[in-house]
Amino acid sequence: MSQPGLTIALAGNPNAGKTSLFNALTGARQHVGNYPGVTVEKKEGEVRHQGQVVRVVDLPGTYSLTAYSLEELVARNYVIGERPDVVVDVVDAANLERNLYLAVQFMELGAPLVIALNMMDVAEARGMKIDVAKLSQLLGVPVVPTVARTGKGMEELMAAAVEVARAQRPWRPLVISYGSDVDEGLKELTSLLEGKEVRHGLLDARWLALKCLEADQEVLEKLQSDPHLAQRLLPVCRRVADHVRQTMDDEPESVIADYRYGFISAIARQAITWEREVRMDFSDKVDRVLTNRLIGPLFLVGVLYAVYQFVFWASEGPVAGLEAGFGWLGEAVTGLMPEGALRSLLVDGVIGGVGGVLVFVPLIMFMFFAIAIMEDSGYMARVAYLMDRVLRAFGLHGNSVISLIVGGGISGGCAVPGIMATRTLKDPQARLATMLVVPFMNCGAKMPVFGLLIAAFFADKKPEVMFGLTLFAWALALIAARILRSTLLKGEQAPFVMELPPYRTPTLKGLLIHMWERTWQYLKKAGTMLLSVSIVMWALMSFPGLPEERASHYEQALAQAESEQAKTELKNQQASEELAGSLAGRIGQAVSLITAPLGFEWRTNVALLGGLAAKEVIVSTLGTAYSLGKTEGEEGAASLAERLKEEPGWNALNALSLMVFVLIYSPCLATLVVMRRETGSWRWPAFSVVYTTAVAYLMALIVHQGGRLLGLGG
Ligand code: BGO
Repeated sequence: MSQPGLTIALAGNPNAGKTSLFNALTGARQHVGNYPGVTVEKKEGEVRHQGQVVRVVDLPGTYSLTAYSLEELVARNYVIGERPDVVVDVVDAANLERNLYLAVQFMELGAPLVIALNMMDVAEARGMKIDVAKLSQLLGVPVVPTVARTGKGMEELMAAAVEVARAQRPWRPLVISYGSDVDEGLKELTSLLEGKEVRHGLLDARWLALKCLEADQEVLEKLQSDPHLAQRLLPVCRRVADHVRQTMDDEPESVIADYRYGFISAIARQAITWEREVRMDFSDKVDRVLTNRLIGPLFLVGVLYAVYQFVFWASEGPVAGLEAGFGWLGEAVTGLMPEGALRSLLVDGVIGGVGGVLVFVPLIMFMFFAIAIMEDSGYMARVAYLMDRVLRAFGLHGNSVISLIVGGGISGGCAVPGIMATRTLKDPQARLATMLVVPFMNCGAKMPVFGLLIAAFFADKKPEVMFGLTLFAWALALIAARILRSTLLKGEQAPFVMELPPYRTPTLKGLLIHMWERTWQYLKKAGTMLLSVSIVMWALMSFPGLPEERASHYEQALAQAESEQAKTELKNQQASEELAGSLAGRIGQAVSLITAPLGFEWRTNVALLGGLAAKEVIVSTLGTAYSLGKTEGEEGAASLAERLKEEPGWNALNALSLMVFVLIYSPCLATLVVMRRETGSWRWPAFSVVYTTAVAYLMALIVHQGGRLLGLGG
């Protein structure tokens, strides 16, 4: 007998027709033994294909690849340990979704796979029409229709299996998203596992991390062989699992299974058409409406509009309370301390700067709460599914939706995780395009800027203006993506599968935890970056101070001033002159020739400069700039919004032009750093700074000049 060259492992659910297929392939050339060490029967056979002898190993029939049963363990360990050249998974076409669960697990493992779509006769008899080419394209593996009972499709199956086996491509694990909680946990665990000895012969770090979260006893035991690693890994694994239990009210393995089924159902819905009505479960029924081509988008717009209404309604009171609180604090410190640089630093730099941003925390918190409801209920996945159709037209990939949404597609996100989320995009061109347009989204750092300007100039249309800006951001991102994909980033589009997990009722605890986690991240950023940049900006705006001769001029004038009002006016004049002469003031004035057509004051320029570090700084800098310019004579604690409204250089049109500019111009420092890390060079971040700022300028120019032509803005 010639030595067989290639090995095929035959896997499949019980009753999928594996035995029939094994017999149809190998005929009488079979022998039966046992898998080493266990009493599970091992059948082997041989097939002659185009003159070559191919060995076929029959794996035990299993539904899954967990370590729950001996059969599953044997099947998994054979594939991992023996590395057959190809796994042929026999799938019952008539029960496609349930059977694909095993196939997806082989794909997550990364094993080279061919699917035998068996029982095609039964599927057809039930009124199922399966688009085999589409199924294969969406899964990314060859799919061959067969009827094992009659031997139909065996030649084609062998041809496909041998082709994959000969290709000997390296294992490529499929990456599925299991929802933000599990994904975050996986990232942390994966980083601990990367490059570890214990993985020898054992695979991909993310797969191992996944098994830890699934509480896979076998993998956990293997990991124990490295006590140092286990000591670090297990507590993290327990913490992540507890977190998932708390937020999702379910075991991590069920959540993971839900997402796998979501992935499968999204594929099935694209590949199967039914000739007759079939029984549907609750999620299917809801999805019939919510992912309907017509009703779906309308419902989505309604939901988003409701979110904005809710957020502004709920946050109005707390924002006003915080504003009054910081105003009181500023006054109290002013009253307690003698006049001078230190008081100015505390009142204008720290309280005015950081406080100006912190007052918007309730707004951001409620926005995160609304996003958490959408995520935890499973609706967010449907949003992505719906948007996918739109995105493809603009050259982006379905998964770009997640990046855009996380990046602030629903106000309040952040471009940093948005850019990280592009990792699930396999197509490098679409990935780059997504990265370059994510910063256009309405992130949580821009919210305070918009919140401030909307409160000052569009107080009666708060949700409408914010909603409009969000839509504008999307339109801009999509158009920019289309242009990028037709010029710098040309290329074919890859097929796309979006996970649709079943709907769940969110738990209040889960919602509150999710809301708090993101708000806390925001606060941490505000507490560190914002405080230091606010102080630097305060210094730039306070020094070098007035020349001696001007200072003594004011001193004398003040001594001679007769009325309180005259004194106040003089002090204001002095403060304005000081600010104008400061380093920041000089820079702001130097570029004001360029920004004048956009309707920006030089103080706005100073704020925009600060915003290059982080967008929140714009509000804090405006706060410092306008309170520095008016140190005395304020009646009560006028908020920054009130002040801007009274400034002669400000009106609704200027504010709108500024909002458009802030929405678009240069990504913040943190985003640029992540972009550099993800693309491997400074080229793309540099490009991003230049092109977004150019687009911002153009758009703000159109808004401001267009508005003036229409007679707006006064
Ligand atoms: C019995 N089409 C149809 N219609 N049936 C198929 C096909 C197919 O493509 N492939 C397999 N079957 P196994 P596992 C049976 O045994 O190979 C049938 O567990 C019966 N037996 O003939 O055993 C196959 O190894 C009496 O059916 O699956 C078998 O994966 C009445 O699916 C069953 C009717 O196949 C399971 C069927 C005494």
